Amino acid sequence: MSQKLLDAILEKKDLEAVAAVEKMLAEGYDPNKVLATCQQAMEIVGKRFEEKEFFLPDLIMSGEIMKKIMEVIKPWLKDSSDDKKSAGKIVFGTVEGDIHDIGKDIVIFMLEVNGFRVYDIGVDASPQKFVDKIKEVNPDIVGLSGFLTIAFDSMKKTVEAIERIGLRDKVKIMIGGGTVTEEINDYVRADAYGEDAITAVALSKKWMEEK
Ligand code: B12
Repeated sequence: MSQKLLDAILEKKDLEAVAAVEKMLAEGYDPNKVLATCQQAMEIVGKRFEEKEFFLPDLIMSGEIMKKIMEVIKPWLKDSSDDKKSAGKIVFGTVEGDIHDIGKDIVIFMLEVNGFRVYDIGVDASPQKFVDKIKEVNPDIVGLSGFLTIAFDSMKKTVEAIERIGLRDKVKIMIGGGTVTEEINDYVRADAYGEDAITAVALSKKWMEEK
């Protein structure tokens, strides 16, 4: 963990945050660990927002910094991957009512680096939008991302919509996002919950092997 990076994000100093990331990577730091530090910083940002110490502009700014950092980290993550063969198709989106996409983009990137073909349907994606894309591309896996509490119902509705078109047995469904837990997975009736991008890749690989 780098205190310098954490502080730069919390103080919303984008240039310092990016410089700290560049330095860490150049010194041989594991890019996944750099990402973990950023996620930790975002959790603190969230807590401060809850405690009314930070406000919406702080959330927006920290989101922007996170995106800039991702651009710096991406090439390093690419280099660290050794598995580039085509591994299956995944439809992925942030569910209806939710526009948080930083986590979604990280997960998609990691899946692509590991050879998956990912169809990103964006944010605030309705159950119908998922259904339409699933019908169009016939994926092996569907990934639902969401951060807000209201996203849990959207996830559940999306799974039900996939059931209604008779494709529930044809796709594996994984869910994730900051507040998602194993219990939420039981509620949503997806196949699995993943706590981070690495788990998303591991789950997807496991399901493709089982096919
Ligand atoms: C940045 C941010 C924003 C930015 C988002 C920018 C963007 N482009 O995404 C903006 C400013 C837009 C925003 C808006 C809002 N936000 Co906000 N936001 C955050 C914040 C600080 C960070 C989120 C983040 O990017 N984290 C970092 C990423 C990397 O983590 P992640 O998403 O969890 O992703 C990782 C894993 O979860 C996993 N993963 C993610 N998806 C998936 C999917 C699958 C299938 C798998 C397997 C894994 C997986 O892998 C990822 C990488 O490891 C969080 C606080 C927090 N605790 O993090 C609040 C937070 C999520 N926001 C919150 C709120 C309340 C809001 C607003 C309602 C505020 C408002 N009053 O308007 C709006 C809602 C807008 C909407 N309709 O969606 C609350 C949610 C509370 C709740 N439980 O409902 C939080 C928790 C803050 C808080 N503590 O109060 N927000």
